[in-house]
Amino acid sequence: MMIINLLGLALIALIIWWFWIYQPKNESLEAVQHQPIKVANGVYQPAFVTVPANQEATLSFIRTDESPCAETLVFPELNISETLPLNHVIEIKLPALTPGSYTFHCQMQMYRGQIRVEGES
Ligand SMILES: [Cu+2]
Repeated sequence: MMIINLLGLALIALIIWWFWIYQPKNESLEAVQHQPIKVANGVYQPAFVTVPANQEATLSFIRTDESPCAETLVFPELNISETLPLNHVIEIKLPALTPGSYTFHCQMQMYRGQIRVEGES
């Protein structure tokens, strides 16, 4: 009984950490241009990328996860949908964007990431 309670507490702590405390690293566009966003182990690394407003940008991705769902990369707000072959760097051209947050995800939205566009509108 005691052990079950402790497990429950540990689980609650983990959930709290995951949803409220854990903040993924926010990478700049320059960092991502030197090091493509990796699609592996259920996450985009990095999952948060900051991009300057009002100018086109290129993001590169490399998928090393064999799960077929990870193959599709969707930017729903931007009407971009791309296929990521295994172990190839794929470049995604983003149009000039107004400041705000734009999401990207895999086909079933298990992989999730966000672009933060910052600057003057
Ligand atoms: Cu998926």
